[in-house]
Amino acid sequence: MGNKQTIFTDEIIILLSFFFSLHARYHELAPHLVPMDYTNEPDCKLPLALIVNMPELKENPFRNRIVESFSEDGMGNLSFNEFVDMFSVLSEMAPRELKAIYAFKIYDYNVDNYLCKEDLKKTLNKLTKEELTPEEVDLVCDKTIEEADLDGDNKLSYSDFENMITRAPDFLSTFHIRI
Ligand SMILES: [Ca+2]
Ligand SMILES: [Ca+2]
Repeated sequence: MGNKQTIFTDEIIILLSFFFSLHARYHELAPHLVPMDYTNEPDCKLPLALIVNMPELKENPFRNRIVESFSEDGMGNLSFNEFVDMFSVLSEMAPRELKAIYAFKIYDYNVDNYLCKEDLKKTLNKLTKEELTPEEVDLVCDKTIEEADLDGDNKLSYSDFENMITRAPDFLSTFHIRI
């Protein structure tokens, strides 16, 4: 028969503490905007400008794109639920597959569901903090496409991208943060 003590498994406790510590962070970003009790303000959202300045994101070259990709209103404002989703994907506990899906979305600058050479150039420039010369960037992007493009259409679909990150895991490194 069920033992009540097993209801709160370690996993649930970890999730609850994750959730509460995130709510504390969310609240602390804008105490005047974020209620402790949502009954009267269920639609509360925080603006992108506040979120990208959090220490966990401040140094991330993709911070604006990361926040935007979790924002449903298209302006980068995040509800608490979206904020939780974002930190869940960025957390070290998130499955690699989930990080890969968001990384693909973030690197796809022109939102056509493919990574073309232009998308990769922008991505690489950000990943390397503009330390490569344009010629080097060009070379790395050509090489990346050449190696990862399995169906030969000269751009990377999501399945090509999965192939790429097994060869170049740095492309996912920006999606790990500690909370
Ligand atoms: Ca694209
Ligand atoms: Ca392809």
